[in-house]
Amino acid sequence: MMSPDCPTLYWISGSPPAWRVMLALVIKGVAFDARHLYHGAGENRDPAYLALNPKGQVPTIVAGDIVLRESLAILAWLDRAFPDQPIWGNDHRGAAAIWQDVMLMEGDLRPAVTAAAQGLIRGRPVPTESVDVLEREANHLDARLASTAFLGGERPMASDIWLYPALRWIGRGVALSADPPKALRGLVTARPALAAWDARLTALPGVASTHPPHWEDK
Ligand SMILES: N[C@@H](CCC(=O)N[C@@H](CS)C(=O)NCC(=O)O)C(=O)O
Repeated sequence: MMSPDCPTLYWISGSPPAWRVMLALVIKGVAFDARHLYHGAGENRDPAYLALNPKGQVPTIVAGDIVLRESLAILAWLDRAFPDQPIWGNDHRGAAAIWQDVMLMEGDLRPAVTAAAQGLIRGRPVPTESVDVLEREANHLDARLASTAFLGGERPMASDIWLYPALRWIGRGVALSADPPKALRGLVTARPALAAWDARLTALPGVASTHPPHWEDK
């Protein structure tokens, strides 16, 4: 089966689900056309975009007659459409382990990540239980990453791709907050294996270019 030509990715700067898809494209080495929608200007509510994504959300990916929403569905599709550099494992065991990680992250980590990042960015208190979950999960991840380059093995997989924007979003919130909880300030930097993983991923070709451009402006 031939791979579809050059997909178009619709994204909003700073959206973790859209960032995930962009990271996957870069890590897999798939050429793509990036269409940046300006949330402040309501570009994601434009009727032409709502025809692709009725919720007005990002990401959306278009490749020929394929129109896909939902970041995890897009990551799954990408691996079938572009099989080189797989992000869902090299075999059935790898696929199962990566899906398990991603689903645990969606279930356990995502609510805490969202509460923390949004609280910090909006100047609201971060619930203690969210800070506790993040500390506990960061400790687990740090322990795991002490013996492996990436969560998925020698190369980044979908679990790494899920985690990177999530932790960077919290880091963005910490940078903007006047008084972030101490536990969140060092969430990555105080954990050597997690910090090394973040640096390793950032150093991969193209990864730094996926960082949200508006974060540069403060
Ligand atoms: N479950 C969806 C979540 C997508 C989502 O929540 N996108 C948000 C940005 S993080 C969005 O597009 N918000 C724009 C809006 O609703 O106006 C996915 O994983 O793709």
